[in-house]
Amino acid sequence: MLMQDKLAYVAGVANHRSIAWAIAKALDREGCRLALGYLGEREKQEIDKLVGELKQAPLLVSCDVTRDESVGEAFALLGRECGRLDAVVHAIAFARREDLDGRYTDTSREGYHLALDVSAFSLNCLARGAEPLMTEGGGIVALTYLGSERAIANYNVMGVAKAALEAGIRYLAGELGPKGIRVNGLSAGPLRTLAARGIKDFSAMHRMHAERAALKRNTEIEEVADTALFLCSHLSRGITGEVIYVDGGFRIMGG
Ligand code: NAD
Ligand code: 0WE
Repeated sequence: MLMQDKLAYVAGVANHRSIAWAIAKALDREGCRLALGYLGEREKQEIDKLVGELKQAPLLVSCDVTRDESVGEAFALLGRECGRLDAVVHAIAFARREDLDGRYTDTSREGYHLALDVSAFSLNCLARGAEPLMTEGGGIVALTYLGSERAIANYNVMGVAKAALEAGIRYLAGELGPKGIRVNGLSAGPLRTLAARGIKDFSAMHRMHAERAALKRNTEIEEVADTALFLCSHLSRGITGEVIYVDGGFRIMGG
């Protein structure tokens, strides 16, 4: 019971396939009390079908990270209902479909701004909102992907957003460290979630990933969730500002 008497806010649950949902289940298994962040009514309906699987009933928090008032209301609710937070999970990303299909060179100003706003600046929103509630320190974890450091076909503006997210992790870690708040990234290998659906050549990429990875298989969502649990918990108390790869050893392999 690694998270007994702890409180965590997990943002980015869209459906049963979401990485955020797998992380929520791992935290719940270890005795954590949960607040689940969702974007809109469609996501809320999906979550309503899932919450019965948890040992403790979660607080449901609507939060659109592109709207300051929505973020403000979300943290006001978290403050009222939880009073304190020990962990925050950021599992949120979005870019326009056309910006993941076309050439990076042709990314529009609006598409660039939207991807960076939803996928990178949003970590500032969560960290700033959570800071006054993390009175006993704790862990903030953000999901990222290898496209932040390599030019991966079609990942395009999302790769630039993940690079900004990872740099943000280091600045936040430096500033919040004195308060005992740790901030880390978890870079996952490709997983079949809503965010992967319809990505051009995703199946071929998935197969190639398994062939090249040191473990000769694809990443499982449960191993991502267990690493997120580790980064939220006291077990990782000496780690901050890092990006941990949960990719079966894909990144470390040569050609
Ligand atoms: P997902 O579609 O289940 O999760 C993405 C979430 O972002 C959804 O819940 C969606 O509602 C939310 N979101 C989008 N716009 C938002 C907004 N304006 N405000 C609030 N929430 C918003 O897919 P996922 O694969 O679970 O993605 C979670 C995270 O994991 C993302 O950061 C993604 O980049 C990262 N990741 C995914 C993979 C993969 O292969 N699936 C690999 C590495 C990292
Ligand atoms: O971060 C992601 C995907 C994020 C994402 C997905 C979508 C699809 C639907 C952001 N915005 C949108 N917008 C949509 O309209 N991943 C890490 C998964 C992913 O996406 C890829 C990948 C991988 C892996 C795109 C190209 C290549 C590899």
